[in-house]
Amino acid sequence: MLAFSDNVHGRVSDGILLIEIDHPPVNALSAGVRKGLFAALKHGADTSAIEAMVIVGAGKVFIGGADIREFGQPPTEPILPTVVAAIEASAKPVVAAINGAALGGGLEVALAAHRRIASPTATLALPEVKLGIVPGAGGTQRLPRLVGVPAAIDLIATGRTVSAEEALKLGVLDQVQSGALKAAAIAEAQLLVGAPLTRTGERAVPPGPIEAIDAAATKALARSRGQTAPQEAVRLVRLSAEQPLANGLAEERETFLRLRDSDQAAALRYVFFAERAAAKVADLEGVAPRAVETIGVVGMGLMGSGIAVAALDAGITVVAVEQSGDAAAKGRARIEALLDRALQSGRIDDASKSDRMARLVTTTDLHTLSAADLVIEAVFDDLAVKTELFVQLDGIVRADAILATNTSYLDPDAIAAATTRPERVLGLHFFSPANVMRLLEVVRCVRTAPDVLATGLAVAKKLRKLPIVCGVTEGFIGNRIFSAYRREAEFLLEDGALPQQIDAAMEAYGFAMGPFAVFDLAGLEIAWARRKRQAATRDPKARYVDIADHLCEAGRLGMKAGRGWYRYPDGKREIDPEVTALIEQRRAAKGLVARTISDDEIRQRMLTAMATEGAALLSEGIAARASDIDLVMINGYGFPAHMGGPMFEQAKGPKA
Ligand code: T1G
Repeated sequence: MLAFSDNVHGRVSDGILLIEIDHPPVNALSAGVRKGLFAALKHGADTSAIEAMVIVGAGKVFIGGADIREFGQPPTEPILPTVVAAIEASAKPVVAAINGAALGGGLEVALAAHRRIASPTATLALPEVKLGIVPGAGGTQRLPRLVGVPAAIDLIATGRTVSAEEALKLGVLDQVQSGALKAAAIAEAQLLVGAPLTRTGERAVPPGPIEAIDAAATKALARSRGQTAPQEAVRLVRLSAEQPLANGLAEERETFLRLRDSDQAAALRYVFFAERAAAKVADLEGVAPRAVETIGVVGMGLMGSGIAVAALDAGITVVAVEQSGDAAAKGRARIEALLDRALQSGRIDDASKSDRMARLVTTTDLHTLSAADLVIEAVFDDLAVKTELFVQLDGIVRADAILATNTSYLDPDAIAAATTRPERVLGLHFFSPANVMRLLEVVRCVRTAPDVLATGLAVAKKLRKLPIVCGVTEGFIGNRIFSAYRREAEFLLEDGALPQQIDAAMEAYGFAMGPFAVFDLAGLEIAWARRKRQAATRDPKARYVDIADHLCEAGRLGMKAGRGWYRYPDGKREIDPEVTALIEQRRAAKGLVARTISDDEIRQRMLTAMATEGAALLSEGIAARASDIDLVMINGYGFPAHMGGPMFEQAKGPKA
């Protein structure tokens, strides 16, 4: 075995140097790996007995990309473009044996190789825009030479991952090998010995109609609101068809370095590591989760059916219960309709739809849940209703089965206390639509047992959710911060701003929708009911804005009522002078004089309100870390990820 560095080894067989990158957990291209790879290439070039080389990754990943932890540190030679250029320029054939994920710099290494062979389970992506950067080692210039400009724009400006099968169709891969990958790669390398080598960078970019390129750009940028990197990615890929390779590579590198040091990239790197940290719960080290093969869902309304689909998508058997046969039939139809939508979009095929429906049992008999490992209730958000249900379930399910409530505002401790085994109760707060939204607040009740919490986290991961552990408080992390966000928005109304100005200020910041548009979309009645419930206990000295109450009393309950903070003729959002008049009237009633409020003040106050509530959640121990709070707001409330979240922004301090 040849050791080219701590993480790069090689061995020669039949004239082929097999270079293996072994840098757990994801074979990231750290300085040590780059040094080792470069040394291996040099050894291959200088050793006459070696006729060709194969690059492969140890373990399940080919190469997970550049080492993100090295960002912000002074660059160490050889930098990745140097290594990539050496691969492409090699006089001896280099074959990439893609045994798993080939991401970012990892795919750029493969693109420079003279052949790309992958295992069927390999996945490929240039996800740099998700980190606020662009590929920095040739991806924007070499990929279009293989797949054309429109497809390269789609992949690089969205950062989406493709399967080996799709990558083969696109022309990224030369072969998908279901047998022994290394052997196939070595055989391919031997075939190339002495043959003229095709260097990706020397290929011409396949010509394509400008309409197709523009359409691909429009589609890729549709969801990149306020983000710089996707636009830069489109510009660089377009450039690949207009400029010689060297110019394109130089422009790409300059752009990469500029974006790497940008605020958006810093925020998205923070989010990347925050997601990895969120799954680590201090006192659960070594606590094994319970097995969950069958999940019961009680209530097959909007939330219940979404939860059922998320579980079916994860390969789990679902027993869904409703109060009446009619409701159960409606629920089953709702679930099937969600699966049909996935079928139409191509996310699943007929076989996997039938498999999902075969794993779905719908019934009105709660006792059918006796086989369930975990039961999640999604019934009407009323304490008495939920408590009554848990008392029933407590007598039906197995002793080791777990009971979870999907409540968004009620006290899960109170629900748990009504059962004989409160230690097996936790909150699993999904976000609507539950089969789509990644966020899942995993609520730790006072008595929740460690392995029950560990099971909640494991189920969340199995459902491909982003679990955030939180303690019990009204609204948990997300809704409690959202209440502070709503409160500040209403204070701003009294002080002189109008809904449309506040929404525009927050949309300019990066939110897809401003607060008042969101309130109208969600409907004003739920918050109104809660305000009425709280009226008796509200602190009389606390500032209270009654404008929303007046709106609701006037029947302005939001978009589905055709009017709320805005009016919606033909479903289109319009400013309503009646609302402006009501706001002015409520100010006058309180003797308040409106003043001019800048958009900056609006943003600053809204962000500060969220961060202040976040700080309270941390000091109360409801949230374990500030980054968890940011992840909740980003994944559940539309906070722009490229801004990092309210806690991240607050930590950055006031803008210059
Ligand atoms: N650099 C450093 N650490 C990384 C890393 C990376 N690229 N990828 C993962 N990790 C760490 C992660 O923080 C965690 O650490 C552990 O590995 C396991 O990760 C020039 C500049 C590969 C699909 O964007 O998408 O190349 O918490 O929990 O679920 O153009 O990690 O255990 O301490 O996510 O199995 C482009 C990022 C970089 C891919 C594996 N690459 N990684 O998922 O494990 S930019 C990416 C992933 C670039 C070039 C540019 C996933 C994964 P810890 P994990 P996983």
